[in-house]
Amino acid sequence: MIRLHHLNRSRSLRIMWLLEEIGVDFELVAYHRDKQTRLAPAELQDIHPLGKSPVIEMDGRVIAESAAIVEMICATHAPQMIPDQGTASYVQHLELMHFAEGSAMLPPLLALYTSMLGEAAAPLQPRITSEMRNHFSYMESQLRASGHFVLDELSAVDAMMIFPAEIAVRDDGATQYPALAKFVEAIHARPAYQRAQARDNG
Ligand SMILES: N[C@@H](CCC(=O)N[C@@H](CS)C(=O)NCC(=O)O)C(=O)O
Repeated sequence: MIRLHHLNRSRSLRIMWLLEEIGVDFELVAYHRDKQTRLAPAELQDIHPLGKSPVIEMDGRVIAESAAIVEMICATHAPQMIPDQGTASYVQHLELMHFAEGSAMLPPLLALYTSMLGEAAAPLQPRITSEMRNHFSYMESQLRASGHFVLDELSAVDAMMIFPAEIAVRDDGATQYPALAKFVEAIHARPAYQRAQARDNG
């Protein structure tokens, strides 16, 4: 049995969605962000020293980092969501699994933190904005005609990409990145995503 340590309104939703999608039994342990700071409660540090979410417990191991979690869950419960090793698709899978957290999330996080600095952050803004465009345009270009990343059906990379894609299409992003907007819309319409969303809100 998988236990998911889930923080509300967080990247952990992609893991809950994946578990709902593949129909694996899991136990949800819910945590709520501090109303003022929006940070995770201290109890999460008792589960994993980073004190962040998502974290899963699986086969006696505690695993942090969304990409590692998605990879582990797919490898053991939905191997069809990972391309075969040795193929070009597998290399693309590997690149995008790392890209989703390692590159795509840095400019939005910088934008969030520098927004607290007011005018002092002005010299950084052009670079943050151009990197945001660079990453989101790359994501837009990587979507296949089927509306998925890497494979023509739901794959591990789709589960990783939903989070940065939602950020890309926020505000006026949907007109700038129409393929990403369709991707986000299609995923939000999936019954498994809606079940996960309802549990996140509940
Ligand atoms: N790269 C990590 C990021 C984990 C992360 O930063 N999670 C956020 C939620 S979106 C968190 O727990 N923030 C609360 C905090 O830092 O107190 C992953 O992909 O799992």
